Amino acid sequence: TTDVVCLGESMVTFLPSQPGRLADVPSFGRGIGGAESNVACALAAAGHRAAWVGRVGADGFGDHLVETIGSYGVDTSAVRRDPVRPTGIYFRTATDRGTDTHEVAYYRAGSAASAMSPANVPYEELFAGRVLHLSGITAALSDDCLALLRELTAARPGRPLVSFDVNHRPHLWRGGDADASVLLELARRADLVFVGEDEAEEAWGIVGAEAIRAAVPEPAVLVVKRGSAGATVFARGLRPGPRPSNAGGAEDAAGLRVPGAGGAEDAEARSPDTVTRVPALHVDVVAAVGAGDAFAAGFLSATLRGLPVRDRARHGHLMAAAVLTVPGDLTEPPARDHADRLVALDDDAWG
Ligand code: KDG
Repeated sequence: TTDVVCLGESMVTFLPSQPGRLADVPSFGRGIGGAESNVACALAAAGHRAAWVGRVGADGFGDHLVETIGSYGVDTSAVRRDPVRPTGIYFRTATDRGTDTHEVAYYRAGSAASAMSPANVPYEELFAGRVLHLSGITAALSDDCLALLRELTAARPGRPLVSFDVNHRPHLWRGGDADASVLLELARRADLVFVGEDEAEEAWGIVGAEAIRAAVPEPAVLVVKRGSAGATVFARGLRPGPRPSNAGGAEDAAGLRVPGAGGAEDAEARSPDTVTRVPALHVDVVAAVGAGDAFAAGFLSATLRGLPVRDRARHGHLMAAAVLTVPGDLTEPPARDHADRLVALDDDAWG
């Protein structure tokens, strides 16, 4: 079985050869981007079975995305090709101090991925994993994509655990009826939610981790990311327990019980939150893009392995630190035993 299925738009990314304004950058190097495929690549690199489902053009950039994401060990067999619409691309700039005040120029309006809809995605593959990972970027792409996210987050029997990264991208919201407030509705329908404290304030006007939890009370686990200050995890259920009898391999899926699914989990669904504050590693940031995806991948990886909440967040911070210190969205994460040793360091190292 697949551990995690990730759905979203991936793009060929053009990284600047030198810092400066987009208008002045003379040439660009090619990379790949796409929040959800970044999560899939990091999970696969960390030894999990991950799949990415998306829609790309019948063009060379689409080939490049499918081949590159596949080269991380991600299953891309359910990716659809749009015969007419192109693969999205985007350009980035860099500052010479590694801050995240870069410019982003998207060329993705009318892209193949923006045509994803409830009518044209492969449901069987989407629901085939233990976790379905989605993000708010998809909701911003088109009305059809928003309808698709509503469909995938709807409660239904046998739904995999839904992980949702709010990923507010202010430049993508297209006006009209939909705006970033729909991200609140989508977050409330998920089981595991990642949101930055800054993006909650920007998208919803909600300030502070406790206030965010009050506005998003339903998910069993809510992770509020606070940049270099670390993360605050509100958790009710989705905690490690004995390995289920049908679980194979070394991974423990018992951390993935969905509260509310009946039996003992119902009591857990009504229990109060545990609140865990987990400091981040302090690193010299080269480029912040992709760090949120790496954090989600580390947190999901540790959740799949049934690790305690503090260690889930530490694995998230560790993967994020690896990506923060490279220019692109992706990097090879530390090997699992190495990561486990770093996560096990005492509080002084992590303080
Ligand atoms: O999280 C990283 C992504 O933001 C980047 O890869 C591009 O998917 C992207 C987006 O839509 O912003």
